[in-house]
Amino acid sequence: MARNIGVHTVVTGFSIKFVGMETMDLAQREKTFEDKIKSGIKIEPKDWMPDRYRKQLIRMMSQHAHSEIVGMLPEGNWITRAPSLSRKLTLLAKVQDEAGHGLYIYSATETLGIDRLEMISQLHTGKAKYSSIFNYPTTNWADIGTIGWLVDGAAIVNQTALAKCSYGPYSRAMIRICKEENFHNKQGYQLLAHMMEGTKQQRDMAQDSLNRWWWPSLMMFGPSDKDSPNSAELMRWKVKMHSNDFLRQRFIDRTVPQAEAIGLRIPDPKLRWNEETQHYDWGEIDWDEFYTVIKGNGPCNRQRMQARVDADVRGRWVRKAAEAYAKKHMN
Ligand code: BYC
Repeated sequence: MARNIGVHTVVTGFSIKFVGMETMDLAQREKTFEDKIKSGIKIEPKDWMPDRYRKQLIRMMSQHAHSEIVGMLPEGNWITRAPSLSRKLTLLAKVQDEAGHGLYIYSATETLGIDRLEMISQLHTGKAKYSSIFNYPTTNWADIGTIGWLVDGAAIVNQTALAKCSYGPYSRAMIRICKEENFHNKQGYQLLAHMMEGTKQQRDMAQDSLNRWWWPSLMMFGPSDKDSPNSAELMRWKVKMHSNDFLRQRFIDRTVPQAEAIGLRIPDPKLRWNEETQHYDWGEIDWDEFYTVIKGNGPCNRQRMQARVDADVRGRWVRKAAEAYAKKHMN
């Protein structure tokens, strides 16, 4: 009510009173929102939220959904070449899970008022990003193990934190997704452990794979904190519960002993355990490579986008048929 009559402010004292109420109304809403964030109460789709909070969530969640969908491509590349029926079934199930994660997060993002087709169009036109990691090629079978172990492992570290984030639909999606990522992580590690017990050629293949994926996996956590423009705001709103560097370090600390346990060497000459900090010290990420990839010029960026655009075009008739079927059954 206050909003409707606010335009009359200058004309009468009566209206000025209502403008004051309107301002208070907004301040009140902001306070309620901030109080909820502070006390750990989730923000739900119908709650009032600042435009900037909504915008940041749409950016981050849609990027996350796109990552799940584009992330099917590098592994999908090996489904027809899996070395046994059981490996093929596991890989099929994993890739299918990623599709489910994508659809789940698209739905959660839609609760913020953006349409799925718009998000997909933003991906296809390069306006929206997706995780840098999926712009690297899968050149040998061991890459399937490494992706499960490192890429899903990094995702678990990141998403376990996001499962506690302030936006209800995103945090709940993360709880379910993390359970599946755990299965992905274990199957990847088991695949590599198995190869490390095999022939020298198999062990070399596993090591070659780790050499190529280690540094890109660390890049998944984003730029270092000092170069992360979004972190401060997102952490204040408890969308991000920890900084990029904190989570990256957590991932390194938990992954290095796993590599050692199966005889793999982390490709970082500076890596060593620091008794004092109780963390691993490690080398320097090639940030030029990171920015090249996220600007669209990584090894497979163009190929990945072409595959998504082609799938969209090829799937048009299916969507039309589904719409026609739904219409027919509505009447
Ligand atoms: N790749 O201010 P910052 C999976 C961008 S899939 C590309 O730190 P923020 C799986 C960032 O967007 C799971 N871009 O950003 C699937 C920003 O650019 P814009 C994937 C990156 O948002 C299939 C700019 O750099 N997980 O598990 O505070 C098979 C500045 O960065 C990257 C998620 O998506 C990157 N790595 O933090 C297997 C997690 N890093 O948007 C497995 C959800 C940064 O301003 N997302 N950028 O133009 C997040 O947790 C956060 O968005 C990030 C970045 C930590 C990634």
